[in-house]
Amino acid sequence: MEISAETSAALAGAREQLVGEALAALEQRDQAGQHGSSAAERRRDVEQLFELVERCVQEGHADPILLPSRQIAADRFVAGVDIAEIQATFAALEDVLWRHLAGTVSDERRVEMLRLMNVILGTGRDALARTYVSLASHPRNPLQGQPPLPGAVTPADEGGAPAEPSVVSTTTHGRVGVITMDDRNKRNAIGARMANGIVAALGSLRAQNMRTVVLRAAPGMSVWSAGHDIDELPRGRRDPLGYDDPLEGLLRAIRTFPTPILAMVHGTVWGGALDLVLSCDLVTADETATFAITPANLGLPYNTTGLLHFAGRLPLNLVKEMFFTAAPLDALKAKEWMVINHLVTAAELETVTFELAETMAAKSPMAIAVIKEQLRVLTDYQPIAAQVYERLQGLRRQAYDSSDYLEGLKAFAEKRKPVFRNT
Ligand code: KGJ
Repeated sequence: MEISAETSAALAGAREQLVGEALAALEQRDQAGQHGSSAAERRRDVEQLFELVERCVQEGHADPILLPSRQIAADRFVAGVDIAEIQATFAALEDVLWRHLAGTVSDERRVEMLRLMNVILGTGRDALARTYVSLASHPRNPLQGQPPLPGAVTPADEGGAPAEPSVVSTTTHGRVGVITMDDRNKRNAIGARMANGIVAALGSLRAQNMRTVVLRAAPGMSVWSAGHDIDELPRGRRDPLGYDDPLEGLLRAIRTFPTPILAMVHGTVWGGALDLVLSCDLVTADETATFAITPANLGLPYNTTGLLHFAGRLPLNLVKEMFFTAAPLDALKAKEWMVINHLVTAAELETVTFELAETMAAKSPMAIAVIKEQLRVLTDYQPIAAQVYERLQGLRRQAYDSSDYLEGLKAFAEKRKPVFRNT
């Protein structure tokens, strides 16, 4: 019997049992508070995936699962549902399928069958993750308040032709996930597209059980990131770094992510991108790295959470010098001040970073997740009276409502030095 026929036969008649087992596994996960959809939605998802796998097995290749997986990811994305949920459904079904088939198919055909299933399930999982990440970092991202995506989605990395390419991509190397920022035209400035893309990439790597994540710029870029996308900053009368700002959401996602995140820095880091680097758990860099925090160039009042974060991470006199001068700190000084954990040559950067990432990936993920969370809570904790906070917000409001803030933004757009008048 042909392998696809034998595998089909092994699945036939086991559908109810396997769907039931996958649902039971999801139910357990649900009890751990990790699932948000209803029981009926879950059953529909499991059955749909099961049918897709069955069709692939019958045809002997993975094509039938490809487009539907992209569509599922697109639907989830538009509905604002976390990709981790559907990936968990996929993982639960995958688990029961492996167990069932390994015990059913004849010994001599087992390797061949595993290979076929690996291709089918791998294609589906990959299409889900790539589509979701691509959509989240796509300029027509509904999270930016743009028109929602049309029903049929053909992302750039999957052979379609959207208006602009994605600016974030992910790869995996064993248990290490890599997120690459690649928006050369804007020097990896972080607007909604970039920030949401990285957040989605984190979700995707988490669902794939990556134990460490490396955040990097695309090879060959001399700017790691130019910081907050200045074009997306509000033009006065609104907090430029409010809670809902996409960069702020990204910083929270990094700090609360359960596995270590390593910033691998080649090139220059500006403004909010320094907050991003410092939000990562470890930093490796080469001699091209420089770090500047530049709100004083824009007349922008930095947010209180951000300042608390800088003050908790670096010596106060360094924080003041960096904020008041906006001057870049070179790699050697950055090492001296412990902005960087490991300073190496450009040729060594990837090797050293991945060795470090793999070392952490081999340790207890649970212990690391708990320690990371404890450290975050302990270092973020700063009780402050409501009155005091409101006073700080009032002072900040004066600054972002000022003419100087508008002048800072205008000067950047006109590529000239700002003239601040303290008004
Ligand atoms: N936001 C928006 N667009 C940017 C940004 C940015 N942060 N950085 C660069 N771009 C755009 C430029 O406007 C150019 O657009 C293009 O990227 C290439 O930049 O003229 P266009 O092509 O339409 P450029 O300046 O020609 O590239 P380079 O000569 O290679 O210089 C790279 C630099 C990173 C040194 C330079 O672009 C730069 O100084 N950018 C601004 C860096 C900065 O101060 N960022 C901090 C933003 N502020 C914050 O993040 C925060 C939170 N803050 O509180 O201040």
